Amino acid sequence: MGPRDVELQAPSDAASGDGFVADLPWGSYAATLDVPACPASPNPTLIVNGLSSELDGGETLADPTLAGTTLSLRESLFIAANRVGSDTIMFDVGVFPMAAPATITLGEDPFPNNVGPICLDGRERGVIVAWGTDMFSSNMWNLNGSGSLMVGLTLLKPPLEMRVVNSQVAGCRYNTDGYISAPLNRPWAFEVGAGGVMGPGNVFADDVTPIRWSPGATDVTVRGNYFGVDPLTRRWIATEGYTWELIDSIMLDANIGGRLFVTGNRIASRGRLFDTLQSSSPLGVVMTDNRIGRIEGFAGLPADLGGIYVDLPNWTIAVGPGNTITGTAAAVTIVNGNVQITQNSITGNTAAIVHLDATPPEPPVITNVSATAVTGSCAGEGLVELFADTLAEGAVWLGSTACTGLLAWSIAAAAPVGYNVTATFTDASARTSVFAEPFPVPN
Ligand SMILES: [Ca+2]
Ligand SMILES: [Ca+2]
Repeated sequence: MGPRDVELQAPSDAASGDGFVADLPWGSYAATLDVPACPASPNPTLIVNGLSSELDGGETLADPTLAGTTLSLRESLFIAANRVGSDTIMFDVGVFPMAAPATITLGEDPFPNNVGPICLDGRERGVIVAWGTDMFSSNMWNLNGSGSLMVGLTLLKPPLEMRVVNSQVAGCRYNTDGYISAPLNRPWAFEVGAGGVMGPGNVFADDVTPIRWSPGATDVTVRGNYFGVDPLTRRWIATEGYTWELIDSIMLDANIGGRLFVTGNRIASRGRLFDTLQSSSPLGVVMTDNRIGRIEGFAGLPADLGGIYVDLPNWTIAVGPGNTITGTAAAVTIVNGNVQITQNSITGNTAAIVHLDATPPEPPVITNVSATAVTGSCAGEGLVELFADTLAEGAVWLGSTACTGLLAWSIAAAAPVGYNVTATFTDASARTSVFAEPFPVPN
């Protein structure tokens, strides 16, 4: 065993650590999420009832009766790896009560290389897994057995990313509760590959990239998560140092078919949504129904929140429909990549849509607003989208129409008095312009 990290303090599961107390135990909240039960397993369920990382029976352990008087998480994972078929791992309610979470403290000891299909279920329990400092890179398990599920755990200071392939992580807290610096060997938390599902209900607080997308032949989904905010205390929980991108990508030159769907998340971070350019393949991302920036109902948010930032040559990103982006330094910044922005609510940002790329599409020009219609011109073939805003962004989508660049376009719309009408133009390559000059709605 290596030296223990003296910083570990228990309990820290949404109840203390960051100084904010939740009304509901995390394990209870996790149980309310729309997440399936553990799938049927041919093996008896393993019930963890120890807090150490002991491994009675050694790395070939397959029989729980040889695991000594208590069953550790590490023993459970080795048994799962060594038994044929999927395994379910749960937690003894007497050791891990919801209202007083217990902390499993991990040393430097390795986990199995391939644990196989598992379901790690911390629902209606209080389970914190905490690593120390200076861990070895083998000190992490992965969810790469098809159909694996991990739900309801709090993971503090993991040493390495967890790989998630054809598996789901939901209702887990990652480096929350005031844990500022993780001893990660690499600055990302989850590496999600083909068929991976992150969410609903994961919470990310610390200054690492929460998710690295490792594109494969099938889609990856990131849905219903909380980046920088806690759904129970309804507060901002990111740290001062939270400046990494929230999702980035590795890869590659393979023939990639799968896309990344980012939907229904709450994102309040000083970081950026997509940033690094590590892919030369044309990758597709679809973002819908997210709340980004100053999110209604959450307190303590700073003024300088980040928006979507795309510096990804060859990527195609569809932002919309249904995203709300407000209170950011810049709602959408395009440095590289094809970014389509459609039917969102973008308002109250310091800057709205910012093009730093070469030859961005020209915005449309609004030439008239009447009580029943808006008319204008555009620079080429594409789509005009019309919005109302109190200033110069697009709070409310009013309608869309095709335009040719040759003839004036007109959209039947009763824009609300007291607002301005603005518009965007999306060209034939699905690249969206900045907002048009606002045109006041006549009284
Ligand atoms: Ca044991
Ligand atoms: Ca197994």
